[in-house]
This record gives sequence, C-alpha cells and structure tokens, in this order.
Amino acid sequence: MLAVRDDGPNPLTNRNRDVIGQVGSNDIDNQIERLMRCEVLLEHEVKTLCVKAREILAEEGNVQIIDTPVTICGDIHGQFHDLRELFKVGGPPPDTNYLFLGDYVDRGYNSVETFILLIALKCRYPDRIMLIRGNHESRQITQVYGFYDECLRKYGNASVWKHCVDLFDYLALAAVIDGKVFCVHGGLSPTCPTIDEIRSINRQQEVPHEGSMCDLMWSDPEDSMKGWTFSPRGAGYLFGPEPAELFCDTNEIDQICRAHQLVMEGFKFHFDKRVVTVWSAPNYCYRCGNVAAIMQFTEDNTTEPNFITFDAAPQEDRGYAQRHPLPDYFL
Ligand SMILES: [Mn+2]
Repeated sequence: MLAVRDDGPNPLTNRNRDVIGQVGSNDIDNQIERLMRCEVLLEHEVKTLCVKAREILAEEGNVQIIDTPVTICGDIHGQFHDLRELFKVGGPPPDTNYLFLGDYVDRGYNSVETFILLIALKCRYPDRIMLIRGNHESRQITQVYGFYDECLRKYGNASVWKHCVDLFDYLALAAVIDGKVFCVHGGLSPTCPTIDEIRSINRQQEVPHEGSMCDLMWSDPEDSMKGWTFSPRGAGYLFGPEPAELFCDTNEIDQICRAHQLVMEGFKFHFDKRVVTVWSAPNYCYRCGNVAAIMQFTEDNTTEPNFITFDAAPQEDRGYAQRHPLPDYFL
C-alpha cells in the first residue's frame, strides 16, 4: 500500500509528486489491459489511480484547450461493452485523441469499470484523453441512479465510490477545439455569456443545484424556444437559437457541441447546425433501440466533422449481468 497524504486546504494547487513517482507506466499498462477485459481493479489500485488522476486534472483549466485531430464522445453511462465498441470504430487510445463529454457512470451495469478505465487512460495518456464533467458526475445523482450501489456490490463498501466522487470535483467543465468549437455536457447558462466567465468558476465542488456550473451540465437546446426558460429536468435551462447565436458571436465560436440527451440516430443538429448533440450509449439502458455516434474532427478542420455511428456490443461479448433483470432505477 502506498502512503497517501491528505491534501491541504488548497488541493487544486497542491502536488503529490512522491505518490506519482511510485506509479509506473508499466503498472498502468497492466491495469488498462485488465480493465479492457472488464476486470474490476483492487481497491488500493483505484485509490492510487484516483490520486494520480487528481494531480493531472487539477492542473487543467475549467475550459480545456484542445487541438484537432480529436474525436468527441457523448454519454457512456456505464455501458462498458459498448465503450469497447466505441474504441473499435474510433480507434484505440492513444492512436486516437478523445474528448469525452461526461456522464460516464449510472444506468449501465459497469460504471466502475467504465470510469476507472477512462481514468487509467487519462493517467497514462494525459494529453490524448480529455474528460469533462457531466451532471451524473455528482455525489447526489450517483446515489440515486446506480453508481453508488454498484460500488457497494462490487467492493462491499463505499470507499471506491468516495475516491471517484472526490475526483469528479476536479473534472473540467468545458473544452474549446481549435478556438472554434465549444464543447460542454449540457448546454449554456444565462449567467455565463462568455467563455472567460466559465474560466473563473470555482469548479472544485459538488455540482450545485443552480447557477452557471449547474447550467453547463444540465441545460438543453430547444427548437421551439425563444430565449431562456427553466428546464423541466428541474435544473438548468432550455435555450433557443438566439442565446446560442449570441454565445457563438460573443466568443467567436462556430459551433456548440454537447451530449446529455438521447438521440435515436446518435447525433442531431439544432439551430441550423449551430448546436450539435452527440450520444455514445447505443441501445441506451439496454432497451432504447438507438444507435450511438462519435464525432471526428480531422487535423485543422472544424467545419466538416465525420460522424461514425455504432451499435451495441453483441450479446456474446457481454457478461453475466446482461442475462439478469434490470434493477429498480431503470423503471
Ligand atoms: Mn447528462
């Protein structure tokens, strides 16, 4: 076991290099191999990975600056076998640079394997895997929608859940690709008209119930909407074409790319292509019948993305859980 020291009052700037130095890339390569087989890592391995990931994420800004080429992925929701399908069609890391738009956990059977694999990849290839926060990367939401229960079931206690939710607080809030494409989990906030204002949010906290940080993770575009209205989700806003247009003009952005909403075709344009939704969980909740998509930008080209769609992993690639009834939170 490694001796992991508690961070001081300002963990966003504290370093823990003594711990990082003890985690070799060989260890992580081995862990990635096991995770790719859908094996659950030991509790102390998860703890060490989370410490290392925290070091990396704490150095990142609220708004990640990303260059093309990059492949953008929407919600995964614990559908580990389908994440493997995603890597089959999109290319294995680190050959492909990935930006994931959040909602790694809850709903699916394998939130633990999914999130820890992405964290291990982040630790191993920090410049090639970008992870931003979704509304499910939350202490409160994961206690209702499955991740907390899954951790208890697989580890017999809540410590892995605790390591993960503490790490959620360090995930970036948004990203900008080549200065032209703004990427976020949910959408816009009426109290955050500029990207600079997003940069000044103190993100190291649980997802709040209201305010800019909450809106970025909860809001949705709505075609029939003029301006802003409260979201029927109970958090965030619905925004129409005018706020999207204004945000793009103000920030000299061409397009807003987001996830957060199931779309049966895997991706969907809104507002004359000003906004695009990308959804990467095929056959969502193992019953919705949708295809999934990822969005590729080739080098120096943010104007013509390629969308690759994919289906759920075949039954024979799935494990035991697939043949058993869904838990209550699906109903
Ligand atoms: Mn979401």
